[in-house]
Amino acid sequence: MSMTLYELAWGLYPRRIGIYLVEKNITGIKRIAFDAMAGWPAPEMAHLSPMGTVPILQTEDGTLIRSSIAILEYLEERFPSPDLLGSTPEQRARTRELVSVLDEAATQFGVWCHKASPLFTGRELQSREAATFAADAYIGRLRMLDKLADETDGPFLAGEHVTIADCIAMATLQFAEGHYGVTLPSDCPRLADWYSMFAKRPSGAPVAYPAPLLALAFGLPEVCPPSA
Ligand SMILES: N[C@@H](CCC(=O)N[C@@H](CS)C(=O)NCC(=O)O)C(=O)O
Repeated sequence: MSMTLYELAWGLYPRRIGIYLVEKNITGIKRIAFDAMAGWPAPEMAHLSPMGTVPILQTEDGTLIRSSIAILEYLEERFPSPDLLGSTPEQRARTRELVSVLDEAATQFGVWCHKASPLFTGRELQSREAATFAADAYIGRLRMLDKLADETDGPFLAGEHVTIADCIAMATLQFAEGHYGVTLPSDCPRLADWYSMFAKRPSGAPVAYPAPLLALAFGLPEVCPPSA
């Protein structure tokens, strides 16, 4: 049995792995993309995960890994070259520090969407207050990242080499902009330079989203004009 990755072609979290696989030039993993528009969770997921989320990686021996960061770390152990974590304990700590802030940013962005996107109207409680709090927290994490990335030399977030932090950041910013029209705040110059550089890499190629750009009902004017 080969390894299988269950995903959505465009989802924020599965896209972390999609970008990573291109950066690593890993091609031997079977990929099955669910169609979220046909209903969620996909019926096939029932025996794969109690969490109802993707990505899910099934290894050759049938082990199921149901968190994007756990999948990235697992793949790093299985395919150590080129190294996308860092070659010293200090570099790996630095990568994980960035990953931790990025994962918080993604969580906050998700709350913002769930509380303000037309996709969730009628399915979840909508809340201007919760959406605004999460939007503010998301933008705050981006500002932290801008400062953290500015501490290093080199074009990538952790310095001279691509790491899983770049894959995770690209997946987040691309999804925020492509699916919801949320851009970077203007006071994140280091992140803006990084984003335009990374978008030119093959792994950063644009994604086709299943629906037209979605407007968030409650947002922050500096990054996302509220919908009418
Ligand atoms: N912490 C999880 C989050 C995964 C996640 O939320 N994935 C989204 C797709 S991008 C999902 O499956 N959402 C469906 C749901 O929450 O019901 C990870 O890192 O893999």
